[in-house]
Amino acid sequence: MAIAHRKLEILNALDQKVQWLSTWVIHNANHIRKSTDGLKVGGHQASSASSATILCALYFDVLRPQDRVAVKPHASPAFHAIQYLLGRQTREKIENFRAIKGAQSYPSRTKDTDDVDFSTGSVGLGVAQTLFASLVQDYVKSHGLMRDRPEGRMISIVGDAELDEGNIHEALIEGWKQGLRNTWWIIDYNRQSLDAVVHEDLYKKFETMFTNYGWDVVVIKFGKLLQAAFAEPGGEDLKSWIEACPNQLYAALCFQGGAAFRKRLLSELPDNSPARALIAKRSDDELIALMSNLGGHDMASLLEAFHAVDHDRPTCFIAYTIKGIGLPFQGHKDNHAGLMSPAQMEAYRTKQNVRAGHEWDALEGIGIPRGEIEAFLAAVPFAQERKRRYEARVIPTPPTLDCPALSSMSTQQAFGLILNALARADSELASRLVTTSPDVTVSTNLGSWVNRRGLYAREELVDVFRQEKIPSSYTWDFSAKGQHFELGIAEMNLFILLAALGLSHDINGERLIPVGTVYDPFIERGLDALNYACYQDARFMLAGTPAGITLAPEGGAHQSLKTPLIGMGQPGLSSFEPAYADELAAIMAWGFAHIQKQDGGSVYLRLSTRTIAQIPRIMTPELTQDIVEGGYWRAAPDTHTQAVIAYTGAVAPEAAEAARALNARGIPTALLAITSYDRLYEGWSNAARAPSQVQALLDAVPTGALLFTVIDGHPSALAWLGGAGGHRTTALGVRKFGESGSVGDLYRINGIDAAGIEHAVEAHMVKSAASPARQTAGR
Ligand SMILES: Cc1ncc(C[n+]2csc(CCOP(=O)(O)OP(=O)(O)O)c2C)c(N)n1
Ligand SMILES: [Mg+2]
Repeated sequence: MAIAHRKLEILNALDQKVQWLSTWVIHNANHIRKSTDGLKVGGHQASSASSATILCALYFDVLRPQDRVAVKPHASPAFHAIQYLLGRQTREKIENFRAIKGAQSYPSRTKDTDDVDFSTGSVGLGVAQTLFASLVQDYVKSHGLMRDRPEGRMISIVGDAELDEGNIHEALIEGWKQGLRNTWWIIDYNRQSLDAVVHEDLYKKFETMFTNYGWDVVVIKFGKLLQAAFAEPGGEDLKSWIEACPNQLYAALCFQGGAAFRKRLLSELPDNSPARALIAKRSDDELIALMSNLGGHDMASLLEAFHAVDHDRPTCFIAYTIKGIGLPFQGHKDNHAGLMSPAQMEAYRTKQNVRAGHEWDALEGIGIPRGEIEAFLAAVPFAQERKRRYEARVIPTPPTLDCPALSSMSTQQAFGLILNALARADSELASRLVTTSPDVTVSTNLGSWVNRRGLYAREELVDVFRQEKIPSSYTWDFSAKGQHFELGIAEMNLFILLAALGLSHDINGERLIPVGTVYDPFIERGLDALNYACYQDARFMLAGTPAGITLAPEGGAHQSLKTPLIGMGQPGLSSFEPAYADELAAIMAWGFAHIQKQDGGSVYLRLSTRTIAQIPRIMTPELTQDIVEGGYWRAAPDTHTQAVIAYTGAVAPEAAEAARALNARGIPTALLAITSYDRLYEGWSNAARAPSQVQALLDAVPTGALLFTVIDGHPSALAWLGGAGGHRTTALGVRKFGESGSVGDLYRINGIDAAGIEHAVEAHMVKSAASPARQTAGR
């Protein structure tokens, strides 16, 4: 498709403007503002320049409002500059690039105000997010939602070194399994990473890899100048020379300039090559302009490639670029954090036709009549919708969920039963629930939910075992109406899918209530993606199960002990570790509402496979409130109380048994159930503003009483309770893992069995009597 000449002129002028502004934004942040606020020097100039033309082609021409983009982290200045030209970014924000309240270093959907679709920063994650966002868009469409809006393309501008990240490969295989559509990944193939020049011929690997996963691959290698030169006499020789030139050398020559290219070419081309004349015809400036005219810097080549796509197959574009194009350090292997000096910047300003004092003027020196460029900008297709973020109504949630009626059960079992009860009823909440799990659907108790609600796939696939009438507990039917995303084992994919599902209200305007399950220890495998999901303010419920050493004989390697600390430390995620099914029901009911609240967040449930006898009781609104706030008294203290046992989760029977035995032995002991160390801690941290639950609970404990905390996890999750109430505290828990055995054996060797707790209490009572000032942190 030929692009109209004038349009190309305008787009090229805008590209130059973006190059200028993004370079200036960084210069301003590092050289001008630095003197007053002491900002640390670091650059995105080379990386931003590399992608600027690709971004301009997209934002000023190719994108439609429904398209969604993840911009590679270091192209943030170019992104903000484009939004500035489109009137969607303020000068104040870009003047304060990387400062408080200013535009962010890396595009951020929560912190930036100029309509970032997907945050990036941790390389690889934003890329995969586009893939999962596309699957979620299909899910939403398949379920008859989002009828009033067209499908968007999910697009990522990818740094070539990002493809080293394993999560991208994990996402690719999942995309292939799920029939991915509508996804474009545009690789900024500058053959440079942060430290160095990348391996030779990497693009060949990319090509085969993407083709292998069913993607179309489009290589955008040469710009129009080079293509025209190849058609001249000697052009063939020139092309062969370029094709054979190693990445390092090409980069070095781009840095050195036209004269160096000339010298090299003349020394390497055959004596009789007509390419010599082709080179001789050009000045040094013309020669470097020619040799750096790679596809990714050539507006016409990019537009041609993008507009040629008339299908919804996933497509990878490999756009050849030069890192730092047009800047003094173009092609230099150390340029990732390169910054132009004030003198270099002055020279660049003059070259870009920008007058001193007019650096921020959007259309300064653009060389196109103001009216024409304004009219062009006003008609940019992407900018036709001012509001690309949607609001979706809140899906009504019941104030309570029924607790499964079993006298003994585990929290994991209760979780499955609660979901099963939801699956049976015909509520709107159930219709919006989407479950997902990385190959642990059955073993995390989602099986009965899936039996009722089915697996999701755009194309129907029946369970052959069911068809053949072979008895099986689980029906594995896939359909477009299914409500469970079955993933392969890669936990990264789980969290990125949860991020995509959990942003559907904002991206697709249709709210989904995502629930993911994972073996608790493997949260750590996907931790960066979990953090990224929370950073983007995606909303979901996560069940980590089974947790801790309580899974006992299942294997030492699967024991999680740090996850309570992850739950506490992760902003945007409220974590809970109930012991009883009625607590879990109360927490889930609260959680389904919380994940939909404007100021809410996601929810993490740390669950167990240990069957424990349930407490026969009636759930009151007060108890419900205490459970979701994080704790309640099972045996309240009084003025005689000498010891308090505060427990969390599956060790509840041991804690209760120890309290009973101690009371029987004449040590008045109270019993405190902690359902959320995270919420309690959060409340305590905000105690200056509002009364905190933990202080209300501990106020009733006599000052001299000793506090003993017990958890199947790292003891520090509860050890802080001593600080909240001012009680001397002994924190019991698990600090080593890896031993398999029975629950009893493992609790015993970690000192969290009833005898271990009793022993700790008695030993510390004696010590405390002997030396009242002594503080202890562990056993
Ligand atoms: C997970 C992660 N590891 C490391 C980094 C630090 N880092 C930032 S950019 C980068 C490499 C940049 O290379 P590339 O992706 O090719 O981008 P470009 O050359 O376009 O700047 C690295 C290692 C990061 N941001 N995220
Ligand atoms: Mg690179």
